[in-house]
Amino acid sequence: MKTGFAKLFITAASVVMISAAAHAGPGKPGHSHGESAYGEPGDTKKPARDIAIKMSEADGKMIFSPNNIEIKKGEQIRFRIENEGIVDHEIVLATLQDNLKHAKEMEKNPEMEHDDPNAKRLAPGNKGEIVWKFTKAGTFDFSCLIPGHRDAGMFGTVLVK
Ligand SMILES: [Cu+2]
Repeated sequence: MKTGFAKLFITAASVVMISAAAHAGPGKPGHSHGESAYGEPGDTKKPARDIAIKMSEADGKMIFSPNNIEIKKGEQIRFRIENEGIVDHEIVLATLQDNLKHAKEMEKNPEMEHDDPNAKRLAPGNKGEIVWKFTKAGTFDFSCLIPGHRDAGMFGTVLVK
């Protein structure tokens, strides 16, 4: 009986933790203007450098092209994202640690939708934008967190220096 109760308690605790993590993110009201370890949502009225990113599938892989981006600290970037593939894809910009954690949550809850300034989900043939200001130096990640896609190769690195 005692073990049963302990198990139940652990399950309940992890559900609370997962939902808290799912609701934490940049740009939510009541927090510090969406600033995160990897920067902050951009100001679309201010100049930005354009970087085009294509999403696609090829030879059993799923890819972002390019998957390696270098940015100067303080630079504002307008990512012009286009899904050239035949299935839905998304891009989530974050720390690698956040994205790996988030990927696990998506496996449990694949219908989870993102409406955050650091993420964009696109149906095949669609285009979208993310404007982001990289205020901190570091190495960050962008991934497609639809279950299986990151494992199929759908991630990239942003180096801010
Ligand atoms: Cu994808």
